[in-house]
Amino acid sequence: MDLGAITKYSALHAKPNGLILQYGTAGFRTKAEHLDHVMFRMGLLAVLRSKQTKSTIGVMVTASHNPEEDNGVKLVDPLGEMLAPSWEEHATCLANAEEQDMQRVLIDISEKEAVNLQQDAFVVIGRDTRPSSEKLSQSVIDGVTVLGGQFHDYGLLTTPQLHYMVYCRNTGGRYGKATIEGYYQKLSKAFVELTKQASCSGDEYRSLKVPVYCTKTGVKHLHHKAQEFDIGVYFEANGHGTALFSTAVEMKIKQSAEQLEDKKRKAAKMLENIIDLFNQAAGDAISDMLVIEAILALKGLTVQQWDALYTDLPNRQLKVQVADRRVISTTDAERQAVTPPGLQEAINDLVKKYKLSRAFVRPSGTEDVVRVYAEADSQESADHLAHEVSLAVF
Ligand code: 16G
Repeated sequence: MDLGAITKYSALHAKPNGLILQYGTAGFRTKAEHLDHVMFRMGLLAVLRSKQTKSTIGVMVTASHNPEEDNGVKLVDPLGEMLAPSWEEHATCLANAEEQDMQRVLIDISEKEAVNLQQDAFVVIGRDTRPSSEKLSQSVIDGVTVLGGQFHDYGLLTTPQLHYMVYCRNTGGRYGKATIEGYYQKLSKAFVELTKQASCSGDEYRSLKVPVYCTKTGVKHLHHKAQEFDIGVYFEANGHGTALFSTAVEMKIKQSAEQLEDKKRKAAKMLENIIDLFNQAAGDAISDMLVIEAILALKGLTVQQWDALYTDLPNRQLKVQVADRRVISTTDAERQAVTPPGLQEAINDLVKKYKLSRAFVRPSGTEDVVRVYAEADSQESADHLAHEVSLAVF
């Protein structure tokens, strides 16, 4: 490690005194103007992670649904997954180290994680369309290069596309080609193949008895739960989600696709294409939309018929601004408040007043607010309940 160069460049990306940030649900997120030093340091950290795993690591500059003036950054692990929890802690330590402690923290992480500093490192970078993103991704690149890492800057990319690139690069191209064209080709080929078979499907729609689990909010929690099954489907009400297939299932389907029996072979081919159409590295709105389009075509359903299959209970989400959102802690997949004392009891009492009702509160992992969710038998009741619960939060 060229400590002199690190100190010199770090001074160009100086940390505002006293600023403390945390690697949260989806990486670091705050006002863009406070993130330059974090970007530089995440470039450094990505190099260490790459050396340790001997794999390509991704860095995405985005704050997703947050307001435009915010920005954020997260690292993508070798199989397109979210960063391992122990490295989230390193990220927080490194981002919060005062200038004079930076070198020590870097050396500590390298020692703790037995990073071979002679190992090559490769980092891929993507960014969203926010005005601040281009400059911030340049700070990531500064961090990567000062530690001697190689990089490829994909520029504008969706977050799931960057996850896909990382996955492809670390699986020797087996998953697909690590280019934007490769991504679109993989999805469109599977989509075209799948919808070609639209006329040969006549299967009835069945309500399947599948086990359902809840986890804490955030793709990283859902993804890990879904990996426990042969086929794991996960989704969040805000639209994140995908389906994961175990290697054993993929193999079985591949074998069946070579069978002589016509009906079984066709069914297996259809599943093969469905697997290809899903972005298994992370939930991906483009891929999910194509899967839905294909299923509707195969089932001969219109969007309206699909929509009518299921009716949401009336519900309401509210954001509540509080002095310190961390006074609220939760358990049971964020459905029960543990602290402050008395809050859960107050919610229970309010919920009893309404029919078919539930209500949850939790600190947001991406914004400085508390989220309140309520549902009930009518929209009016859901609105009232959400309002009453938010007063209990104050
Ligand atoms: C991030 C997460 C999403 C989660 C949301 C919750 C990823 C890719 N995205 O957008 O899964 O639902 O944060 O935000 O991890 P909240 O805690 O502010 O409601």
